[in-house]
Amino acid sequence: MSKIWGDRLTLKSFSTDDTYQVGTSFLLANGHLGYRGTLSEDKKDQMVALNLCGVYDQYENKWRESINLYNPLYIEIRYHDQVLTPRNASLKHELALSLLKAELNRHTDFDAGTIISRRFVSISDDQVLGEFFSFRAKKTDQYEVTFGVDKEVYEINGPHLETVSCAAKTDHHLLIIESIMKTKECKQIIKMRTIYTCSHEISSADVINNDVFIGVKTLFELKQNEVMKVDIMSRIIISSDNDFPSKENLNESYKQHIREFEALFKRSRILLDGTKEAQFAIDFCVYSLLILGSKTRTTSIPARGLSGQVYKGAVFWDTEIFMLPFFLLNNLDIARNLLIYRYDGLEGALKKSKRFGYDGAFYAWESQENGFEACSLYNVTDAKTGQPIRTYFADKQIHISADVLYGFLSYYQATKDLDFLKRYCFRIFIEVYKFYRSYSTFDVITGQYHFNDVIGPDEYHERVNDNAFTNYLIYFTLRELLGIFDTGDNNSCFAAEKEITPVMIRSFLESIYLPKPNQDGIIEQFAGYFLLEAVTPEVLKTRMETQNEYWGKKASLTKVIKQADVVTLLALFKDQFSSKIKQANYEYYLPYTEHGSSLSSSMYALLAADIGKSDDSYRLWLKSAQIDLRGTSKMFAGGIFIGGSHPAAAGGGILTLLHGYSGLVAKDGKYSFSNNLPQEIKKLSFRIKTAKKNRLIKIS
Ligand code: IFM
Repeated sequence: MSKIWGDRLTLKSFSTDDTYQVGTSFLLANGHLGYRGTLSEDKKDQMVALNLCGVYDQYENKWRESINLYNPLYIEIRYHDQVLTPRNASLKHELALSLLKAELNRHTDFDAGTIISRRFVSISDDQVLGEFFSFRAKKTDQYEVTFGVDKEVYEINGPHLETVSCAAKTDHHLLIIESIMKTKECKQIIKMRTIYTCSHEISSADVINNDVFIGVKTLFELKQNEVMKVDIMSRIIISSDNDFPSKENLNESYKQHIREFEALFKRSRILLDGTKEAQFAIDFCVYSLLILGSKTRTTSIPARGLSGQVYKGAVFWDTEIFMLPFFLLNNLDIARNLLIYRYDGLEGALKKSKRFGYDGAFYAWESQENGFEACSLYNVTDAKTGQPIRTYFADKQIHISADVLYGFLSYYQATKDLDFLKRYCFRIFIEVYKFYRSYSTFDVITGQYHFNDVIGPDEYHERVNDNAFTNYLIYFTLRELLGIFDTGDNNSCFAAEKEITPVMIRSFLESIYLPKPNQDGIIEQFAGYFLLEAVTPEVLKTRMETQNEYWGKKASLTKVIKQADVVTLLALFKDQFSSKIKQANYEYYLPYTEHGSSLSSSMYALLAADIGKSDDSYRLWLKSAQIDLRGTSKMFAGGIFIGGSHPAAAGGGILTLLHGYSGLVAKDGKYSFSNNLPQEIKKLSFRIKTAKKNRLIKIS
């Protein structure tokens, strides 16, 4: 893809090989709806998707996933029986995504005419998306124009939708389509009303209404240079929303979106004095997260954002650890919604714990609505045979419950909002404590609690004992929160708590086994890691027998790790470990790290910044921040497609700038900073806005 560094992501060519990546990089979204950066004439083969956040469906016995709605923005122009699309032939094709405005502009020139369009997914009214489409004829001739709702949607594990009803009304220049869809599993009703205003008259005789499409197909006689326009405004309503408003106005809606997004972007922007490439990378990260946060809904952000159904549209630890810090700076309403999502998910976490035979709250590794665990016990397939491979991510990746607590803790440190913490976190805290207590094994000889049979962040080593990241994270988060909740007076949250006392929690915490660094300062990733074969990912790669082979099987016998593990611990809790230890572990684990997860580079970048390896840090930071610009991430885990956008990498890119290069530390609602800029970045500035402060921070 070609890009221009500025405030727009620009593509100035067309290749069918780029279809998936372009759709992902040019995504528009508003935290509720996501529309991939595809072309008006594209169909399911080009992976057009209008992805809906927080509504899931299971079809037959396939994986339960988020749903893609019918496509209301479909427009196709045929000239002499050939569809005008760069897939056939074009003289020029340009796409430009404005990061400041969140709008996608298209300009495609054909022999027969020129398509120009502008699309937005409203940030101010999250039920709305719209497009201004125009076609200027180059020849006086007949053009066949089709527009309406394409019901044939791209899905991974669908079909998920049934049509309840679909009706079209025409009135001179107007076409109004009302479609009612129903999900197959939960029978959730989703209504879509789309208003098409055409510059040329259409008639009811032009209406097509069949199983796969509803809209109009009409022949327009256009003169040379005559412009045919279609303005589209679509509103989507889910069962919890109010019904359709009586009036709609596309222009007003568009203007309001631009006003609001520009203000949001301006407030949230991180400015740096460095290369244009670096500024663009960070602008893209900010854009990527701003389009995924919701001010009004207590949903969270799926691991692939709203770019499609990969990873089942589910929410992972990615949100709390990698994305939340950005929203904590100056979008606290969004931050709170992300956390309330976990509060609403407590029910699912309690159920999951029971299912696996534990007490308390074991949060879903791949969380869907109400905390439902979507992660399959066979979450990867063999790339060659297609056979499912038993993975233990759902049942053993227990750090997830502490990740949730970490999110609440970060919120508290940024705001000192105790009321929120008491209301939404205390119950979770108690239930998570109960879960870990029941999961742990007590060693009577040493008098310590161990967490055996777990998976840490590195998913290639399954069912290991005492993963250092996991043990420390449980210890640090429970300890910090206990300090906040146990005030020792009548205000203490424990006053009303019947079963669990601070003393019980404290005595458990004091006995958790925390792996200590060895004589070289290295913290063993898990018990027995040091004994594994010491090979690098490059060597391991030569041992793979098939394309896209799942690395887990072979890597588990070696020291090769998928992603930052001990390094994540040291990067997140940098004040708890000495520089010497951080340095030693960084050097030790880096050569074994595949960076097979997009979550990996930013943690190395963060730690590298902390230990003064600023060249490494800058390189890794850029890698993380540019993942969705370059399209360089892994596309398959075994036989499973894992492409799409990577908001955690974007969040990790921001995290590195803030916590790494600006030395940002939030404690009890107060912030401190220190200049830790790499030589490539001379200055950094960003805003912090909480209920009490609105500060412009400048690091130079
Ligand atoms: O959460 C991550 C996990 O750490 C590695 N596999 C992909 C997940 C979603 O990003």
